[in-house]
Amino acid sequence: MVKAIAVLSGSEEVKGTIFFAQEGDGPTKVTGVISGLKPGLHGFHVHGFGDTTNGCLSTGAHFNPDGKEHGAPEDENRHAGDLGNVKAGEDGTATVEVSDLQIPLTGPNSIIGRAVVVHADPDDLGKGGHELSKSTGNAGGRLACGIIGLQA
Ligand SMILES: [Cu+2]
Ligand SMILES: [Zn+2]
Repeated sequence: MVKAIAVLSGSEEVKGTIFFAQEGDGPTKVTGVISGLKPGLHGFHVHGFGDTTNGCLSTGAHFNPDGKEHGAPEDENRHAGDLGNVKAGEDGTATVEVSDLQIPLTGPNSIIGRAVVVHADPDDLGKGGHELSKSTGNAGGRLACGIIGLQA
């Protein structure tokens, strides 16, 4: 079992801790809690770089080792980092529970050292018809992010 963790920060209100676990070549399980969000859907992705020197902006674009377009987690044509949306309740807290095959913790496409980002707006999953739909899902600003590091 390989485990990783990312502590989200970036804005005053939005905080969270995200855990990753992968058994062998199986799916990576992503769990955690994000608080301080506006109720509703928020885009949630793995971005390419573990660099927060310029806040969440310097984490770059969605992790996309195969040169695909933005999409939904279940789409064939998607960025590896496209994890869809998390949903915050009335209290502004979102519980994250995702299982995904394209974000391994080992090997050439490992996400260790990259970043997770939670956005201000819903990810339209590539289907919104906006000029940004096929690149970012038009998910708006980057509220908080955290670098994915190995965990004991
Ligand atoms: Cu993102
Ligand atoms: Zn994407």
